[in-house]
Amino acid sequence: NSGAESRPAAHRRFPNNENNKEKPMSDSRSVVISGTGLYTPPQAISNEDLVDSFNRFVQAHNLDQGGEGTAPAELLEPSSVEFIAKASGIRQRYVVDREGILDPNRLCPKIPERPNEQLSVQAEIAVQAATGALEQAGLCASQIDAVIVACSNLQRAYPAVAIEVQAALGSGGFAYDMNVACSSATFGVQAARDAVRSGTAQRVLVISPEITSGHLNFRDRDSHFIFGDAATAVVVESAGTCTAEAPFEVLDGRLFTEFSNNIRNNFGFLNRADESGIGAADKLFVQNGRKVFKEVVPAVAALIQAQLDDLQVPVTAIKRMWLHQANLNMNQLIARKLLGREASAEEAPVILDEFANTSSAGSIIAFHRHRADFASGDLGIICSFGAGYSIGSLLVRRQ
Ligand code: CO8
Repeated sequence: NSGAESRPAAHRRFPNNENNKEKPMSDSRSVVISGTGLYTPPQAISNEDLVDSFNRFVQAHNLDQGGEGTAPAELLEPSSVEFIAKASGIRQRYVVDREGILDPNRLCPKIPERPNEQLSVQAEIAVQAATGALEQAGLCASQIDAVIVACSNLQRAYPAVAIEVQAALGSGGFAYDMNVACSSATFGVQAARDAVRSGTAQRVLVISPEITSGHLNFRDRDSHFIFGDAATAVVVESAGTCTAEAPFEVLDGRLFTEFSNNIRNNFGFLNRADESGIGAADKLFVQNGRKVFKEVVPAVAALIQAQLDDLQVPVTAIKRMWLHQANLNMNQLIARKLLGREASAEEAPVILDEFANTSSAGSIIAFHRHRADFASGDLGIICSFGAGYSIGSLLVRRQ
């Protein structure tokens, strides 16, 4: 680190946002992550397969243009495997349904509706991720007394998916859904931590079942490659009750939001009240990627820096940053702003090459996959960022 000049300039609301800071706490209220779980859909789509089907769609569309009686030609540009890898670092993604996405006449997953008596798809993948997390934490589901399903897209309005998961697992207490887009998991862990510290719950499951392919516009060249499906789960409990082998204490959590239209999805229950908008592109994921990149990178680096400054932890004491997995260039830049040099793969591990952007699951997948080498006392940061805008940063220490 070359010193003060290379540190990120404070974002205008950092580091002076006093409301954002936690009050010092006593050890007796310390809260740990005692287990994590990951569900990976069995089907994958490579960039080559995705571009091939997109380009077939473009070819068919362009052939259709300009015929007699049609409007002036609106020709579409083909996508490219090289662009995707270079602009994003993504090489493939896992999906719940490959066939529907790759059908050039459809370009949308086909996931049949299930009867109400059957577990919903989203609850099903949530339960799978939760089972792995419980196993790692050495707990049975009946020992869980709160379930938070925290993700970008919920399958239905109500009843809450979290309550369905609670019933399927056989856990007690209460359950609710929450959505802070890509930051849902870190905001969820902080909500769970607050619940444990206040005594509202003793052991909380925070689950992020992200079926992002349902809200991705596979006809949009700018974004058709961005997302993938996955589910993660995190067990949060009091350090006092934890019997897991390698828990991570959550030392500090910082949450930040600032309204932006640069990542938006207008799908919602009022769509039917204006028929003219039904089926329009803005009822799926839309973003101004360049602006997101430019605005979010400095804000994330500044938030982490402010957090570390407040806690008087030098950045050199951070062994690893498990960053949100949206874009490789974005993560490299955030790490460079903080470290004053390139980060190694150990310092800022990458999973988006394999999973693409799995929204809120991304930073948790990185944490799930890349923490076994941590020794007692090692520090790391789990940080997510995305639509809202929203940023959530958790400082964790291996116990
Ligand atoms: N193939 C070939 N060329 C392409 C393609 C393509 N597929 N797409 C665009 N191009 C072209 C463009 O036309 C442009 O050409 P020209 O220069 O001639 O105009 C050129 O490539 C460059 O285009 P861009 O400027 O758009 O490319 P970038 O280098 O900016 O890369 C990215 C685009 C990858 C989208 C990048 O901007 C990015 O990743 N930005 C950050 C995005 C991000 O982090 N988003 C996070 C939001 S996700 C979130 O919060 C969760 C929301 C909820 C999820 C819901 C699930 C669906």
